[in-house]
Amino acid sequence: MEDNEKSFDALVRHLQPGRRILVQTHDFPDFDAIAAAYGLYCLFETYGLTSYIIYGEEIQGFSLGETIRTLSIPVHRIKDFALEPQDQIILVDSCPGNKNVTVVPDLTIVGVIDHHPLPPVPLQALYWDVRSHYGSCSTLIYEYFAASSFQPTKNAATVLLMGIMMDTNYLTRGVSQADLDAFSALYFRADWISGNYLLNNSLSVHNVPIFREGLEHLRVYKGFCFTFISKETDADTIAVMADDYLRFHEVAFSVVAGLNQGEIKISVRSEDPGLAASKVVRRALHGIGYGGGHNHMGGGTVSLTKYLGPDDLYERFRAAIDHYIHEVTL
Ligand SMILES: [Mn+2]
Repeated sequence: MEDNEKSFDALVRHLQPGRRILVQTHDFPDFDAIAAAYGLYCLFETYGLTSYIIYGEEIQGFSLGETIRTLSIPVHRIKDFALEPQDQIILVDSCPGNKNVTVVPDLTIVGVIDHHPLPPVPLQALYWDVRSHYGSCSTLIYEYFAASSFQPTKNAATVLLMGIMMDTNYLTRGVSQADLDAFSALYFRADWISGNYLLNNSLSVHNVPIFREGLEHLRVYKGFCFTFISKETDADTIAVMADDYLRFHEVAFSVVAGLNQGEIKISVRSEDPGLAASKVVRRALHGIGYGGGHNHMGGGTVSLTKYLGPDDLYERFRAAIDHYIHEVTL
């Protein structure tokens, strides 16, 4: 019998009783990934099931780290977590086959809950719930709550609301009706004053030299801007910069690249409906790294061994943008 139902109950039906449940996010989790994982963790808790939130690489950015500490969200880095052969995995805000998530060998992926476009060759899982028209994965998890007989706690509601706000840039990009419904249901249930305070204090005065370098190196070509940070930075800061550059009225597509832990991290934003951030970053980094994301926002990574400097990166993005502009207008 085929079971195509998409709900928390349907997910639970695919789990093997007696085996540990691991909720895994993408490798460098953002607010939406942590929020979706935590929401699912709380739902399991209300059903009397223990789960563990795991991620591959690192929690980046002051704001997300502070949120995890303040709200006591139990997260575990995979390398510090004792995996067991019987563990079963549910991926949230990520899809096996995309390069931003570490697939643990030999462990069963039971479920995939995501809102990213599917990779060309997704790996198999028993339970799939991928809704790429949703602005956030937190919205999807909110719907699991709404369809159950449980309401999210204040903490869970706050984190889910933060996930929606971050992935939709405060309800200004990629918003679906479902995101608005989740927003309005969560808003008065959450402690938005605390949530907003946490989100709005992600920067440090230590970032000032990074912002300065970003502006000094800014290049603008047609509606596209590009900059590069040669100092060590973090994904959070370059994401804030990529968002901010869209405020220039001459700019509809922004790319910020920076050095981060031995790699080049890239953040991409688009407000041009004909130019998907995910497509441009994937094409620009072809052969030297990988990238992906959504129409409005995306990101990527280039290893230093393949990196030929900011001029090469700029030309790659310029060529990718020209390619897709031609595709749209031809
Ligand atoms: Mn997301």
